[in-house]
Amino acid sequence: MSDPNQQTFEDYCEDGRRRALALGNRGPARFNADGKLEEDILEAYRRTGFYVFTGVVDASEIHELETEFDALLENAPVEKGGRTDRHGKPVKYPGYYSLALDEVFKRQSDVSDDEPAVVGLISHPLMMMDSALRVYAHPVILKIVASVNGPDFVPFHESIFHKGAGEGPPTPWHQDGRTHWSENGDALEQPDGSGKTHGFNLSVSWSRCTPENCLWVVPGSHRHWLLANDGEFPSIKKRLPDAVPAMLEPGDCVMVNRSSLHGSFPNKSRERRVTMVLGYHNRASAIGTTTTNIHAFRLPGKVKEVTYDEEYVLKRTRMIPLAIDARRQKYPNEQPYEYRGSYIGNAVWDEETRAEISREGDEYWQRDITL
Ligand SMILES: O=C(O)CCC(=O)C(=O)O
Repeated sequence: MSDPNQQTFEDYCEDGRRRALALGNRGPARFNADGKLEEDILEAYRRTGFYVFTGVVDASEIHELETEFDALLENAPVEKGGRTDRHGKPVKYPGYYSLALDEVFKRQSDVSDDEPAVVGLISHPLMMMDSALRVYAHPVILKIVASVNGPDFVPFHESIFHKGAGEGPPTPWHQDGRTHWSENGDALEQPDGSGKTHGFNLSVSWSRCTPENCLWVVPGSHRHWLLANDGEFPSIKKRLPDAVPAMLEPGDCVMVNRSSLHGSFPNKSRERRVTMVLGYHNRASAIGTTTTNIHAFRLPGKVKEVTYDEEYVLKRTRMIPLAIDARRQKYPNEQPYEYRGSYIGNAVWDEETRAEISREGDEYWQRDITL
């Protein structure tokens, strides 16, 4: 293959599309008689470090996600730290919007100070969008989660990436997992999925994700940590020869091992990209682990040292049965997912629990679980 950094971006995208389609890691979610993902899907996920599930969320649910998200966007602050939107109305969730100028996007991506303050990320959508809470308990998604993390899986964190048409900020190349590596950077997660893991990000899409605007992943990169031995991540200005685009249609999802090297280029295309990350861990990888948490803040960008004790994890896990109950109320004819893990608190979704999970200073996300 020619040097990708000498190719046009169009050619690089086209090559990437071809490489992606040859990997054998995309298609509808298929389950065996025990309700577990078919072995060939698990094998492809473990081999490549990601899997694209097509046609998971139906069009009416996607429409609700899009509508609620667009209302949040309309209500975004006009400037960093601002409290009013462009219509002069108060921002309902101040402090939860990352603008392209924020440190989180500036860190590695060379966003210049004179770029417009466009919304790149909204953190913690489960308390802002009922549609987000409901899709968090989508039975197909939770069966996928249980197949990889076991039936007593626990949460990680949630956020919505928004790459506006022609103005979407890049996401630097990175591996999210920071904890469960050996000293020389080998993954503690074994090739068969056993051992301590960093979990996965599952992005639900309500836009077309094309090679020009989507997330790119380097297949097989989840086995080794680039930051070991004073290593570093490549700049997102670099087109990696092995990287492939995770192309999605509205309603598709991509599950990406958090140890995989991934990132996205600035969105200069005519189509916006909107994907909501839902993350989950296996319980044994979370409880008792000491690490640096970067997610339990209104916005990413801060850090704190933590040990995840059982109470911390069980309190956060309550969001799973609460979401299942919220979904059951909206879709009474759907077979709800039966969660088999333990948690602290009741599992009834009503106005009281809505107030509880968003109580200032004790919001549910204060117990997000970075690994
Ligand atoms: O969707 C993107 O551009 C970035 C997603 C990401 O970094 C993540 O899921 O960790």
